[in-house]
Amino acid sequence: MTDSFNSLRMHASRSGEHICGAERLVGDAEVEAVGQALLHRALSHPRGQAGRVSLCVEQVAVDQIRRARLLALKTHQVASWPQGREVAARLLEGHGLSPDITTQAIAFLAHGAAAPGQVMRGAMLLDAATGARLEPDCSRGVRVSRMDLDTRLRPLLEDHLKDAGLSHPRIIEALILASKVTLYPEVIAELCWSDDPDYLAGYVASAEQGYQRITHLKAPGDRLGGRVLFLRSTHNIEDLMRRLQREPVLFDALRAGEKHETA
Ligand code: WAQ
Ligand code: MG
Repeated sequence: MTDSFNSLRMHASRSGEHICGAERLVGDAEVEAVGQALLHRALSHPRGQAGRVSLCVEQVAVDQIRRARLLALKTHQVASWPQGREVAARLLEGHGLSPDITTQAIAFLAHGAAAPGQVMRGAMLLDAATGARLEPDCSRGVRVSRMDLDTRLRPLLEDHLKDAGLSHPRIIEALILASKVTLYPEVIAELCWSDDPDYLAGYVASAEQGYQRITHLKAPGDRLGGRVLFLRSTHNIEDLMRRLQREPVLFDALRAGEKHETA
């Protein structure tokens, strides 16, 4: 047993442009190795060479950590990114989101949510009723932090995903993030695709429908991507941002009934 946990947050940028980031929540024994792996990632990223890297390590008391279950994962195999975006729109509309808001969100990720051609460092917060952007800084967005797998679950999840032909570490990372954001009742759904030019998959996630991977949401070489959280009208956006950024969560169980489907 470890006495304390540690939140690790890495961010790399160049001339103010976001390159990559990552967040982990690990026991004392893992801090050095995980810190090194995050630095390695910052310094060898396909989005380009970092000009500035920050790595922040903060202690987190064990008794503050919430335990939760990962979302179930399902794959929609699509032939092209336009088809993938249609699947994403259909899934989002299935959560009661209007076609206008859905189209608007996809366009933000496709064209640059920070500014034309520029990705955000964190997630957009979109009021699902009005389409208003609620994040205080439209270039920074909100970075979801302090979440990870319980160490006993990692090998089980890796085996489980490998059996389904899904061994990329990004899938686990994204599944953890989506499982954290959908714990909060204010979040109706999340839409995501990577900003890495060589990673084309993404997902729509929600508490009710789980993590729905879509194999193509953009063309190879495209450096734009991001995350949108669609929110129910909420009185206290500051408190939601605090939980997204600060509430520590460890995922210690899978959900039954994981399926793999072709659209
Ligand atoms: N909190 C909020 N937003 C984030 C975070 C975070 N911790 N990490 C990344 N983002 C936002 C930010 O705007 C990035 O530009 C964007 O998401 C993409 O980040 O099942 O690789 O790390 O095959 O490039 C999803 C599909 C992969 C995985 C997502 O995202 C699968 C991915 P990336
Ligand atoms: Mg990226």
